[in-house]
Amino acid sequence: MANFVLYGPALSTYVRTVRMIFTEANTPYELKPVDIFTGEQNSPDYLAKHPFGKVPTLEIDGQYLYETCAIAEYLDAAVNNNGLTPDDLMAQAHMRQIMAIVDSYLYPPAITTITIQRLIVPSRGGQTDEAAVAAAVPKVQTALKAIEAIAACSPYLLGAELTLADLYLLPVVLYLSNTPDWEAVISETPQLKAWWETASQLPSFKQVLK
Ligand SMILES: N[C@@H](CCC(=O)N[C@@H](CS)C(=O)NCC(=O)O)C(=O)O
Repeated sequence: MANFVLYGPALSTYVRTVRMIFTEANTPYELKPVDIFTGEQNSPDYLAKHPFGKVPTLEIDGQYLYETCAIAEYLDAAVNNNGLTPDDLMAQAHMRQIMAIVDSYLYPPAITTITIQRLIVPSRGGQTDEAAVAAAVPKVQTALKAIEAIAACSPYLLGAELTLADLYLLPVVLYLSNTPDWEAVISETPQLKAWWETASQLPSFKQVLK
């Protein structure tokens, strides 16, 4: 088996997605922390692995792979017999559609704005930008409604089987659920709320929160 080294901080949503795949596949890997709060992701050493200075990067026997969607699909095929990818082509398309919605439309308001403003800024002595949070809440609601319109939520996003789509969404929703805006952001998507209550109990999810 290949030697896997995952670069990124344990608290990153995308790092958690990749770690869940390793956990689901029972595959060993080494986690090498990158401190994104001190700017380590922009050090020459890290930029040599990931020219955009984002986490995670996965090293596979000395080769570097970045962008979580590429890492996730590679790992599911390489070590997990595609166990987190549906066989049905339309279900596969829906899985990728949800992953893309998380990347493009959910992550920016949910993490870059609400999580940073509610959880990180106050923990460093700053004041939450309430106007920025208020503007982000409807954007999160729109993204969650779009995901709910695609998803079955019974009990996982695409039905009976856990897929990469669940692994993308869980870490982002975790942060939202820890903010005072949770009831507001989830109120219009009751099926996703039920999905969260079930899927957040997955042992592989609990494992990556340690
Ligand atoms: N498109 C990237 C996005 C990764 C990303 O945004 N990671 C965040 C942490 S969850 C990060 O690197 N933040 C540090 C920064 O933006 O400087 C991917 O899919 O891997």
